[in-house]
Amino acid sequence: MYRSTLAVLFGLLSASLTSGFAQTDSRKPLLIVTTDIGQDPDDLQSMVRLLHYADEFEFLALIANADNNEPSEANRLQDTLLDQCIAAYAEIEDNLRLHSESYPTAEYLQSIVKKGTNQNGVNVPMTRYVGVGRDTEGSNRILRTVAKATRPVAIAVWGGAGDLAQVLWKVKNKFEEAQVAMFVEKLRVYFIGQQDSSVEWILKNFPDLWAIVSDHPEGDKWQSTYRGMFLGGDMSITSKEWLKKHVIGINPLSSMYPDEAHTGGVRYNPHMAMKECDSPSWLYFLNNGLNVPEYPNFGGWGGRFEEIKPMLYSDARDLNYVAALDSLMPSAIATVHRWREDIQNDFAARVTWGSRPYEEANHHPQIIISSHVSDNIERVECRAGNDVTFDASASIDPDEDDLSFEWLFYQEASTFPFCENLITTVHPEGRIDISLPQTARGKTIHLILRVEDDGDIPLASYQRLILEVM
Ligand SMILES: [Ca+2]
Ligand SMILES: [Ca+2]
Repeated sequence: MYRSTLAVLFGLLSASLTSGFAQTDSRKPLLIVTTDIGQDPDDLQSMVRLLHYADEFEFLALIANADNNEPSEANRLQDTLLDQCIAAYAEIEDNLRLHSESYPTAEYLQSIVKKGTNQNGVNVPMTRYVGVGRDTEGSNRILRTVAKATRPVAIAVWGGAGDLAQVLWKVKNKFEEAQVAMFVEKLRVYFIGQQDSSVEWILKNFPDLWAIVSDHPEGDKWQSTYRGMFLGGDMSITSKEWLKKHVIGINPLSSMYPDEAHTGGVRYNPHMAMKECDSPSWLYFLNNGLNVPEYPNFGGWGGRFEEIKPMLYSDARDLNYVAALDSLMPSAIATVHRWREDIQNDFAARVTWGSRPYEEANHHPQIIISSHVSDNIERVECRAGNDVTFDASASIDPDEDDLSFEWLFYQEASTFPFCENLITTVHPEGRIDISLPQTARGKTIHLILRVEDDGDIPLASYQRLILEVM
């Protein structure tokens, strides 16, 4: 679940671990994407970004399906856009591998591009795309790969859910109850809103399905978590100028990034450039030291969610400073946009991996951290009334960049309600002492270590430390 490797033991009561993006990790998340690519330019934007992270996932399928807003419209499948992306990836794959050996081949990626249904859509009756004779290349691929998988499979649903609904319909009609349960148990589905009626059908008929449905509780779709990708926070780094400086024109794949999308105009995001509503669905599963996909309430690059029914998660809110009101307001989009600067820098650096030699690009710091109280850094058992110390001064950077250390308490993820009152001493060079009050007994405190380098495009690595106070 966590990206970390126990590195050095300093005796019985302390331990050290490393964390960072650049390691080879046999526990890459398994990922299936279904996309209505071509209907709105933002799916292509998300796909271009995703392929720059192809070393971080084990892709099982990339499925194009349609998103027909009118029942009369059909055959709008634009899977050839996926082919074009992968052809561009083929031009840079050797260069990408100079920076991370685990980028897959374009040949492999092309082999898992599948056609989904061309019939689903907002106003299309589900009988048009789910049921007898409705299998697609995409649904067959999902069925086969999930049935074979021996660990959870993330499914990122960027448009209608027709292909996933067809798989579930088929499994339920073909398999014994126990087999259905085993199949469903493996799925971790992140729905970007409810883009057709099959989502509701899936949730109703498979109540044991683990699912995030990112939808604003009060129905204001502009405030749904995933829109934090381009709304709120510092929107200057979603502008056309930013894209021209860091993405478009840098390598053949990044140059496929559309520089225009509907971002709501002056009322929302005036730049009309980067949108990427769908990207949080896979950024959520990225193994970056911050994200903990099994716990939606912990928050990370794909947002934070609360359980509204067993196994079903919807938008949660973080407090966000609003300058116009000079106060903190709860916000679902803030659970994504609070990380935007890191998310954008990360993408920008990876884009240069597609065109530059190793020495001329930036790579992530590697966090090496020790604690004097626990040999399990991720969940640190500690005592109320005592001090706890973490030391990350041994952290390194593969480019020998200078590192800066930031320790932040993630209040909304913690059960201890007064993180801002904790007494801490932050030492230079990456050490922190925290005094744990008696009132913290029985509570958790989420401490996020963020280590940033001073590269041209600065890169950050994270380590989340969950203090369990006893
Ligand atoms: Ca979409
Ligand atoms: Ca670096």
